[in-house]
Amino acid sequence: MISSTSVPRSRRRRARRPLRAAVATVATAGLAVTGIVMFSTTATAQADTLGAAAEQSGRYFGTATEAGYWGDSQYTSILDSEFSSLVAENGMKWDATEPNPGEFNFDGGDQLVERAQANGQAVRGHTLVWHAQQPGWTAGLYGDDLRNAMINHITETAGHFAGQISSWDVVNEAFEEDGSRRQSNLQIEMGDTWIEEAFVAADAADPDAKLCYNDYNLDGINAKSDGVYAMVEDFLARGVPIDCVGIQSHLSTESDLSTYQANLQRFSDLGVDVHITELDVGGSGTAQADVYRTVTEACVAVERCAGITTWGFTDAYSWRGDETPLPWDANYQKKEAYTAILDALNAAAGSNTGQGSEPATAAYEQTARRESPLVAQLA
Ligand code: G2I
Repeated sequence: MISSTSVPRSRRRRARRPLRAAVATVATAGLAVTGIVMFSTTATAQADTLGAAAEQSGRYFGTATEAGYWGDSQYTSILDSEFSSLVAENGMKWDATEPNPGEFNFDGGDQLVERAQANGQAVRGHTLVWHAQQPGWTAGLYGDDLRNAMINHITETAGHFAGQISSWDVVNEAFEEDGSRRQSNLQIEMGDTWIEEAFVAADAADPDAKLCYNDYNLDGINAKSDGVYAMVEDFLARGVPIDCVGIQSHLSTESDLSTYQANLQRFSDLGVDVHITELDVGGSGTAQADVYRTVTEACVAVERCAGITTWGFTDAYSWRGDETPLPWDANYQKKEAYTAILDALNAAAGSNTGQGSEPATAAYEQTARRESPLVAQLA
């Protein structure tokens, strides 16, 4: 078993504490001390933004965004004030960042990092390796040529953003629904070790970011989440550097969430953080709000659930806009879903989180990393 008290990966930075939320906490404390807040003896804050509300239990609340949306001031005023974390909807993917072999373009990601930092927001990285949205040129690569391209891509991209990313989705959507590996070009050309090779390369390039495996349909205990669970368990046992699992959570009012929290809990118990990474809920009204509430309550109930990101925030800009899946409508009006999330976050003020916990793979620095032939190759 890997002990969380062994020598930590000391170069790892803890997730940035969002500035605005910290200020709000101080201001509220000040009012309580002077006796102006008379109605509560428990001094429970009722924050009025999602980011500040989540911060009260040490979590973040984020959204996916893209510079292409920022010309709209209604959009940006919500983006800059409500969220404590941003992720690029497309701008940090392989096709965007390395359009030609060895030719990198980090403009989209850099703009996002700059905006986030100006607003005291953390940045999640999405995603270093995925079977989709690869640049066209990878289709012509086989065997070690694809392996070298993948490692180089991770090294350059995670290296470029090093120190600015709270957690990276290192590998995205590599499992089938039955829990087996997806037969992508990555799996076929490189074999079973490609995922751990990607994590080793990401760890070398950005030792400060938490490293996540991210997927959809991990919304309960099922064959697919069993497959991911087995991989994480194996990685931890062998010292492969993995810190977190991203539960995308593309949901609808029909989704079965009966084991949603239990699934978060089992990963947490295994020794990794969990992040809700791409939440959206097709539907409307109270039924939609109930799903958002259930997911938020599950996250705040699980100590190592580090935070929640919605995949956009307004139905005006959503990959599934016709299903009206987001907490703001297309005219930027808050929906019932928004209030459900905010209330659930406020109700959890003061509870603990695992976001600041030491990486589960702390022992990796001492053992596997030194001995790993993969690391030797990269050095
Ligand atoms: O498909 C929803 C999400 C599932 N999990 C991984 C996420 O990365 C993924 O995001 C979506 C983006 O929201 C879409 O915006 O990924 C799609 C690609 O698989 C994105 O769509 C693509 C369009 O299909 C392309 O036509 C377009 O060129 O966005 C591209 C860049 O704007």
